[in-house]
Amino acid sequence: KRLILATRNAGKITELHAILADAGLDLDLVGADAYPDIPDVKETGVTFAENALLKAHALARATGLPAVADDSGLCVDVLGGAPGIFSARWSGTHGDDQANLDLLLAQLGDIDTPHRGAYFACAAALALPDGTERVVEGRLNGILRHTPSGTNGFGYDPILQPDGETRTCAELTPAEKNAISHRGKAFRALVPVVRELVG
Ligand code: ITT
Repeated sequence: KRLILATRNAGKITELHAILADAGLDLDLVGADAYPDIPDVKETGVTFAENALLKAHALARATGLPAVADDSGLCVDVLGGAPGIFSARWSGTHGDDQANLDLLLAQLGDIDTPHRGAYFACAAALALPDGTERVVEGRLNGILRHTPSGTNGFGYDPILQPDGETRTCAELTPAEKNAISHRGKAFRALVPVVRELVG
């Protein structure tokens, strides 16, 4: 049986393969890249959950197969939760991880560490072609470093240091990150639902 991963973000795809395989999900995982003719859905939702559901439904409807989607981002305390759902395009260019990270660091300036709290959030959605839907969320709390460190992962990983860690997410191994991450938590919570509704 096939399950579509309704994302074109390479960093997410790598992590989702590992997270879902570790959870023992025995499905043929196919990235949205396998369906290049299906246009990207407009992310018009105002929450991570709404956007994850929009992406999952679009792929499920277009392929006739069950689909899971991830909508995620970084929510910074002193910015009132921004960039939040706008994390992928914070600098104005969608998917320019370096520009997004640079802009965020510039906005935080020299605000000191106790005031640099932030969390990663992930909504993991499942949609079936008949319109059935489920969505669950996960978070990873931490603080934002003043300078980036580490080369693993993607996005804002080089500046988020999870609570209880001395390393940034980009200094953790992929397995260490998945064990504690917003994405790991959300998708591990979704697995029993996928088992029940997809097989
Ligand atoms: P799809 O919609 O195709 O899945 P996208 O990159 O547009 O890809 P989002 O709208 O969910 O996805 O944006 C997520 C952004 O949040 C991503 O570009 C990163 O900048 C950031 N982000 C999410 N999870 C992250 C993680 O685990 N580590 C670092 N940054 C992360």
